[in-house]
Amino acid sequence: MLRCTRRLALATAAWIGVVGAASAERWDMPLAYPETNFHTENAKKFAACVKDGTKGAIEIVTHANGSLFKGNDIKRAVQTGQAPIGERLLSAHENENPLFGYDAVPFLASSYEASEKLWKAAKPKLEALLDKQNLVLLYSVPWPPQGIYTKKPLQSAADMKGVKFRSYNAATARMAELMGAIPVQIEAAELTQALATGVVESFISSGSTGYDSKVWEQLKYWYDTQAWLPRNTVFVNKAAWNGLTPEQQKVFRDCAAKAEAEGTARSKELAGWYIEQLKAKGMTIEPASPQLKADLAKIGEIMTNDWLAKAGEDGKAIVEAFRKM
Ligand code: PCA
Repeated sequence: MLRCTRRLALATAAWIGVVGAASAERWDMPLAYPETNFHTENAKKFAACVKDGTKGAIEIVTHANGSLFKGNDIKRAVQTGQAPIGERLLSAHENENPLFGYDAVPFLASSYEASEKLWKAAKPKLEALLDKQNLVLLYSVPWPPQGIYTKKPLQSAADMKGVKFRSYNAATARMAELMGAIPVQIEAAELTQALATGVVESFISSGSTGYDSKVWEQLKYWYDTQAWLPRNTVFVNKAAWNGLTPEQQKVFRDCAAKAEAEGTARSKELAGWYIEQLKAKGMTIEPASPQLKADLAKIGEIMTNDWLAKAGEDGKAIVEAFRKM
């Protein structure tokens, strides 16, 4: 009799285990950058935090390097519910709405401190904009400052004339045009190949993406122009969000706040490290020459004015709020 009860208890426990496992919901999370990139590692920590906080009810499964959806398709995939959650460089969607380009206005915010303020100033507007697009904003983490990679020494913007320049959003394409270079839009996941095959021979990005792309195999210089710190942003499909219990939503919010703080700290911490790695691989790392700085400042001014004109009242409000901080 005793034995029998025990057996029943064990069977019941096993059954509960099965039911528990079956009710765990799998959330695929497309990401555009490599498995070992700090943004990806941060997203994995976020996923672990959510799994832990929801006691295994929600399991976020990350898919790095554009393997589930290519970078440019991630936002639409989450908007349409093909994926419940995803990460994207929102400035690549400036063509949908100029506000998405707030973090790629040259020299508007070119330090971590300024980038943090700009993000705070922009967040309410972005949240509202994403909400209209069926998305719930969760967190955002900056890339390290953007500098120019080249094959040959770069003295002034004129040296970029006719150079095939990889762009990753509208701002980098516009910058290329203003320097007289030829923009070619390429996702980070395809950058190594584009460099190897000569599709592009220069680009602007962080030490992080240069490091991930083994850029030293083709390029020799990185000019520390500190143009801006673009951000990756993580968002959830609204229906998926509404399907969560209030307790689960709180877990997501808490984990997102943690991910934003830790990811930002990691970005800062690694910024110098990436540059050291590029140097160790034989690259020359230099500040921009006075002429290059002056040329880029002019380009920055044109682009800032263009952006302010495009982004209207909301854009102005962001810049004003930012400047007051
Ligand atoms: N890396 C990304 C965006 C900005 C950055 O530093 C890239 O080059 O695609």
